[in-house]
Amino acid sequence: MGFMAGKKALIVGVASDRSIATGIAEAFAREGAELAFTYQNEKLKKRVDKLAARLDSKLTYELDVASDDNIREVFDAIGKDWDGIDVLVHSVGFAPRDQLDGTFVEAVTREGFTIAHDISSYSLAALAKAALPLMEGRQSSILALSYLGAVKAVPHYNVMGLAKASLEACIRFLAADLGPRGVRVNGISAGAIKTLAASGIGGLRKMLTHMEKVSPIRRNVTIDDVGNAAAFLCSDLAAGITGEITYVDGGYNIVGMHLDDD
Ligand code: NAD
Ligand code: 0WE
Repeated sequence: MGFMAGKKALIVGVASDRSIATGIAEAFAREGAELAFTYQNEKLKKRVDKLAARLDSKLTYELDVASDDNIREVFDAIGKDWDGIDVLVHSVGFAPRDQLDGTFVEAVTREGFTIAHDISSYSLAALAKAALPLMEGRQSSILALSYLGAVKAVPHYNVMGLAKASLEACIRFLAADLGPRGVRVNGISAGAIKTLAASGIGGLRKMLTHMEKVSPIRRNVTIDDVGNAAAFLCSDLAAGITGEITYVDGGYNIVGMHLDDD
């Protein structure tokens, strides 16, 4: 029996077979969790329905995290299909495309800042708030995805770095609030992976080659690496862990200097 047997998990953020959320869903299913999914819009419905079917789930809901009405509708609907939720995965990030070109100071605008923070950080608080009635009092947990740009200046990540810093603070505030109600809240800071959100980023290939060279494990991480760590953090094996950001980046973030010759 898997270590997530009996857990009901809602996964927000599948867009393709390469999505980090897909790797998380696969690890959860392997460990015996029951799954439900949301998709951002009609264009993504078919793909998400297909993944759900492959992982033995019939539950998919349309959810744009920019809409409070939509968030309310989705949790009303889930409350009818399930008696509660044990695991909520937030794997959503977005800034307008022009925010990720050039330098931070050139690119940043009030509108770009606002959208990045709304979709990438506030949405976690909004989902946690709406999910709470279904999650409290049942050894449940919430997981969100972050990136190194939250704590270090990474070229072109720009305002997304500020939004991820806010997301990581949101994880800590939610953990402090919801711990007494039986809900743990954690983050995974993943190394760069070629997903839809990452492709089309100028210089991604170069970044992947660099990290492969410098990171202690000498390879890039995969959605399976992230999925396995996610399954642990969202299971009762991690009952003593909340408010933490776990790096699943092959150790890239702990390196202080790299010499090319070894
Ligand atoms: P992805 O494109 O597969 O997933 C991003 C998801 O965000 C998509 O499913 C998209 O539909 C969803 N989304 C965007 N705006 C939304 C909205 N308004 N409402 C609902 N959903 C919305 O890319 P990914 O790389 O799997 O990204 C998932 C998470 O992982 C993001 O938080 C991202 O910042 C984070 N992350 C990615 C990497 C990487 O290198 N790929 C590294 C670290 C962290
Ligand atoms: O969080 C992310 C992806 C963030 C992202 C990507 C896009 C592309 C398409 C947010 N918004 C958008 N908006 C779009 O219109 N990552 C961690 C992947 C990523 O993105 C980068 C990276 C890495 C790594 C952007 C610049 C530099 C490095």
